[in-house]
Amino acid sequence: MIFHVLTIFPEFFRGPFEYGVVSRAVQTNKIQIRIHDLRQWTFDRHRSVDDRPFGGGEGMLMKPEPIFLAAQAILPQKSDNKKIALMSAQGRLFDQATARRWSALDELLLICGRYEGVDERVAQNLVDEETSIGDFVVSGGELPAALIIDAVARLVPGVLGNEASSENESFSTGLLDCPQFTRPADFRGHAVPEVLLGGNHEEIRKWRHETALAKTAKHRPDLLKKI
Ligand code: 9D3
Repeated sequence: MIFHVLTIFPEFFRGPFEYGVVSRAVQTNKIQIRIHDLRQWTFDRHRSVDDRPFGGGEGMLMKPEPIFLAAQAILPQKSDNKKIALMSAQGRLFDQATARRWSALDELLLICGRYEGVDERVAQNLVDEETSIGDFVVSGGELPAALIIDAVARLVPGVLGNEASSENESFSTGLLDCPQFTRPADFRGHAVPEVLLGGNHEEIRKWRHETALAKTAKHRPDLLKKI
């Protein structure tokens, strides 16, 4: 799978993909990540990517022309297996189901906005999806794009050594993960639950399900309503 990122801060993406699962996926050619500098598609003296909002208001907006030209150059032929997503605080919430769906694509272009936002004609006439990573404000689309690439890349076939480990993870059951412990069995007077030290696998399975339910009820009651 090929991930494309369109950004005015290409340097931002030096670090995030150089670790762990994503780095290995790049090294083994399971995925490619191509960072594109939006200013390549500006042709005025100041290489400007922003302009003032019609109707007045604070700050600047990303103008449509460089974004449309870039998208056309990066993905010259659209198809069902190639998608364009706009990173936007006004978008539909990204979740594990979205990650799963996108992991089957051939190419995904993630457009990162900056300033006060992006001319709405990009959302209306260019992109397939407008996507938010949560109900909080970040300064631009770059961190959201890096996060989404991480979540999608690990689901691309062949990326995780063990396919089952992505099946069994938190959210595939609709519950949060159960608590987990490693050695020592007693850490500063805090003991590991007795049941995990014995070898009764039926009891352990039951304990894990019950504590996953309890954790979900405490931290994410909204998830319980869904299942
Ligand atoms: C929501 C506040 N906006 C109105 C004054 C200002 C504004 C905040 C943040 C305008 C742009 C941005 C930049 N955010 C993103 O580009 C963004 C984002 C986010 O802020 N939250 C969650 N997901 C995303 S994806 C892209």
